[in-house]
Amino acid sequence: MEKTFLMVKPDGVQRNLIGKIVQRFEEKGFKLAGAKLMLVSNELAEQHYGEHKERPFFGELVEFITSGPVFAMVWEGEDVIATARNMMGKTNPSEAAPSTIRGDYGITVGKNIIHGSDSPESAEREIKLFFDESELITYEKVDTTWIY
Ligand code: RTP
Ligand code: MG
Repeated sequence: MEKTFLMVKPDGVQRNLIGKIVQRFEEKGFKLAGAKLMLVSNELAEQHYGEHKERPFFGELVEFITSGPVFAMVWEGEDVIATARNMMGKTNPSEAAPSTIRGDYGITVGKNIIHGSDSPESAEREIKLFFDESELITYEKVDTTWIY
């Protein structure tokens, strides 16, 4: 099953949005495979956002993502990479549609609440960057006999 890497950015953590964001993906029907609250080192930030190295906002981006705890997650499900990007909304919250995460909670492009992998290649790369294989859990949601 397809997996994606999602991360509540420092602004989302500071604003107590972890629960609401997790809830959206749970309610959509995706399966959580791993999650942790963590600090991002400069080295990890530069690797993660390596594709933007030459952009004028790179320094600010690295400074922001290392500024406080993030909530890193791996989610699993059919077409989860593209679906999660749709649920996040456009990069600039001013263009993100209402009912998307950035549309509902964000204001400015530099602090847009959540990161999500943009392709199968990025998902594979980012999951490996942030998670050890032992931190990801494979399980089935089939035994419902204990839910009343
Ligand atoms: P992300 O990687 O964080 O999920 O965001 P994204 O794919 O929607 O956008 P991307 O083009 O990958 O840009 C990465 C992050 O850089 C910041 N940014 N600032 N000042 C600017 O013009 C500008 N453009 C991009 C955003 O915080 C964006 O999420
Ligand atoms: Mg991106």
